[in-house]
Amino acid sequence: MDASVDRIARPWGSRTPYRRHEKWPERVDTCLADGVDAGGVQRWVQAASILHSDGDAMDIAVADGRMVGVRGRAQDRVNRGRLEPKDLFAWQANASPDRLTRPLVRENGHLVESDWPTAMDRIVARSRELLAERGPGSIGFYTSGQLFLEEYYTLAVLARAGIGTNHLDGNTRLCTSTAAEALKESFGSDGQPGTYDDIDHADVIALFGHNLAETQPVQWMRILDRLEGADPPRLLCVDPRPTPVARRATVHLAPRLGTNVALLNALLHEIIRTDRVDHDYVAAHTVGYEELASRVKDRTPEWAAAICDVPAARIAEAAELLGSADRLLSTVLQGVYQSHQATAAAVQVNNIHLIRGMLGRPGAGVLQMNGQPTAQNTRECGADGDLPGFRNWQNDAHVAELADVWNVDPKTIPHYAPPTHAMQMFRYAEQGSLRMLWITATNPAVSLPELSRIRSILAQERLFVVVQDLFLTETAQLADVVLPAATWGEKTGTFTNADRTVHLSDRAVEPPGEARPDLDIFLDYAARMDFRDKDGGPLVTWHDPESAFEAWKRCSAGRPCDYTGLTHARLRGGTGIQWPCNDENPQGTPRLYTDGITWAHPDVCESYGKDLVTGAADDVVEYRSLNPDGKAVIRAAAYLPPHEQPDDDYPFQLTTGRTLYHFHTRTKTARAAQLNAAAPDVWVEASASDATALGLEEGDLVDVTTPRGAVRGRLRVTDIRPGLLFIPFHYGYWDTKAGHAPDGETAGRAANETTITDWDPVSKQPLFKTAAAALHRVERGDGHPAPAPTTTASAPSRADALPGTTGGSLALVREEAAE
Ligand SMILES: Nc1nc2c(c(=O)[nH]1)N[C@H]1C(S)=C(S)[C@@H](COP(=O)(O)OP(=O)(O)OC[C@H]3O[C@@H](n4cnc5c(=O)[nH]c(N)nc54)[C@H](O)[C@@H]3O)O[C@H]1N2
Ligand SMILES: Nc1nc2c(c(=O)[nH]1)N[C@H]1C(S)=C(S)[C@@H](COP(=O)(O)OP(=O)(O)OC[C@H]3O[C@@H](n4cnc5c(=O)[nH]c(N)nc54)[C@H](O)[C@@H]3O)O[C@H]1N2
Ligand SMILES: [Mo]
Repeated sequence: MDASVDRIARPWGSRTPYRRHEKWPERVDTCLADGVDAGGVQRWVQAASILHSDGDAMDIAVADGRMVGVRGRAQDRVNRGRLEPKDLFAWQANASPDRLTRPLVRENGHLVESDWPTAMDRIVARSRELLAERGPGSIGFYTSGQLFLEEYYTLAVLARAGIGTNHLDGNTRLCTSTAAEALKESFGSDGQPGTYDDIDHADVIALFGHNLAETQPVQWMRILDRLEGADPPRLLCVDPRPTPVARRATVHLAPRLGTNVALLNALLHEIIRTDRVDHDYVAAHTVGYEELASRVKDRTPEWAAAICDVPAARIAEAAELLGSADRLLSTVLQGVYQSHQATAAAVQVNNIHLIRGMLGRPGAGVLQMNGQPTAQNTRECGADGDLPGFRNWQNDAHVAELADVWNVDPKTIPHYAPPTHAMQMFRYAEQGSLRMLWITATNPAVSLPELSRIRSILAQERLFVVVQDLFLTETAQLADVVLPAATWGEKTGTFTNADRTVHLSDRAVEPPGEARPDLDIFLDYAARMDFRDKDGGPLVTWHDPESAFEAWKRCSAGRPCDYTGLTHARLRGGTGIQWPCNDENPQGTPRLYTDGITWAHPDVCESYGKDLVTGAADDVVEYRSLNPDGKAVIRAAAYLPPHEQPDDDYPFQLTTGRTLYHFHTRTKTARAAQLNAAAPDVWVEASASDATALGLEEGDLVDVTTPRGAVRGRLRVTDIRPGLLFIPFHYGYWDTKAGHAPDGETAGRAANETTITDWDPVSKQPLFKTAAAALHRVERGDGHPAPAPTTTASAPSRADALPGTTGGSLALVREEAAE
């Protein structure tokens, strides 16, 4: 098969069906710039996608020192050559004319062009001043899930042992802190149990709050290929929206927002009632089963039906699917992690697997998904609220080990309290104890909840804000110093996807102007600050990506995320490799926990566990008595109603999330013509019955209002759950037409104008997916449809009524599959 496909109109491309337990066939997708053919490509440079956690391996096409296209890597285990629309088109943003090319500093209230020595001197001077006057707790770092491993590790060392601050977290707090927390609660440590290969072997695949089709489209291609092949899997989808996953599901449950725990407790109830429990597995590998069984004893489908507003019979069907599976694969993402009772719900999915013994075998696995491409590395390198190498901040032996690796006194590494989470860091900045915030590769002025509050925090005179980015984002406009960064394709480093596959991404082209790799910026700062170890030698002893990787390997040795068997050279040429990769597992490790649970023992675990309702941390004594032998912990949780419920003034539930064609705050995808055109502006989804009741029609201009603020957009009428509204969160103030963000002005396009400052007590992940809202018409539509794609969850309820989303000749992609 060799086809040319409009991959905006057909995001998942052509099918390559395969049968259960067979290997997924290769299909190589290639997109070259208009007017370039394969003969015109001078070099192909190895990389992997940086636009989601899938880790799609790709090569960047280079001609005359410029990127001219991409193609998938057939030999890679993750994607076998396939790319999704963002992978195919968003590379064009690298060459956007509005890239930052010089540092900027604030003079008399305005950002003006400067040079590196001036900008770095300002940062160093302010750091020194604050350290002397207020101590390390006045300095904070807010980083990303989009830098490279080498960069996070360097940042973690300089922040934790150089500055000695506890205030270092990633935007992974908004993204996958619940994934990490759920794994710690159940298995004692972070680390993904399953693997994407489980898709090839599962007979039932359950997706909880995960729109895989739009957010990891390549693994959805894999599921679509299995659905077209012999012995296809049955799908369970739990999502209140009619996502492409829901449309292909055997059973689709569309619960009321924030009721995941009630639903999951009913599913557990049914599995136990029908005795689909693997009692041998439970006895050998878990503690806590009796408690769970008694806690869900009365949690019948009828009980949950009243809470979730889903028919009891449908819940029973879902339980039958889970209970009858011989190989069950589950995935969990933001519909759980950003919703009410996030960790409690994610842990109940782990519990389904534990009581059914569905772990560590081909097809039997759980994927507590990541979202961002390098979120895994933020977590394992300790650039978030964890210590490097999944070490336990409450375990003095772990802190001593880390101090040993860094050759510092253990007292240098803050561990008097849990590492500060991002929401708390912004609170400290608001209250004034945090005076410097260095923001790298994240755009909180669009992505954090309750934006009016975030803007006023970042705009404070007393807070010194450094922003390191590619563009003058909504956040950068509020900074005191802006540092121009090089990005993917312009720098070398490694990163790890959601199934622990480590990929190398090489520099293909030079960064624009004076932009520098984030690693070089951190190394420069460490050198200028003259951070020292306890013998007076330099604290940071590495100087480039490869030496940083080697330093990280020493830190990872003997921990779950053991990288000691990997090198940059080994990652070049072939496929990505799954950690742990060490002497015992030289080829890497497809599945964790194949012979029981290995990282939950009190001496090695990353966490002693938390109360699922209050988030209070247990101590080692409690944990030792609960789990002396280091088995998996089955933790039960009672359902609690969401904090913000609809009422007369705010009668709707409101949720926010993604569309297939855009990435986050669109700094890259809005600068790729094909992607931008597919979803050029914000919209609001409502059900046909709600639209009729309010006299609203497709394309009407509406306001969605919550107690925090409002968003104005065009209405899209869909098959979404009645009573529920959805807004994509991608749209900030930056305007593709104007090419800039209006100074100080807010257009009311950002979903986070409406969201609440509230977080899960256990993982501290903000609640982007449970609010109450009002819906009002501002003006009638002019007959034009909302700017929402028709190919995705935002498909109109009357499919024939609107023209379909297409990409035209600019979106043609070559697909080559073996016959
Ligand atoms: N196209 C695209 N892909 C991406 C990204 C992107 O920006 N664009 N970002 C990447 C990142 S960082 C992330 S974190 C992932 C996120 O990937 P996903 O989690 O798949 O994406 P979301 O759209 O945030 O949320 C998923 C679904 O949760 C549902 N949901 C909302 N509330 C509830 C609830 O209370 N219960 C249940 N069961 N479901 C609910 C929504 O209807 C939505 O369809 O995507 C990654 N991939
Ligand atoms: N309402 C609502 N809000 C949400 C969510 C939601 O579902 N609903 N989802 C949340 C989730 S899961 C996430 S992950 C966050 C994402 O939120 P953000 O992280 O704020 O979103 P991005 O647009 O990805 O911001 C990344 C920034 O890094 C820059 N950048 C890219 N590459 C590099 C690099 O190599 N170096 C440097 N220095 N900069 C770089 C980009 O230009 C961009 O400005 O949003 C969260 N916010
Ligand atoms: Mo995310």
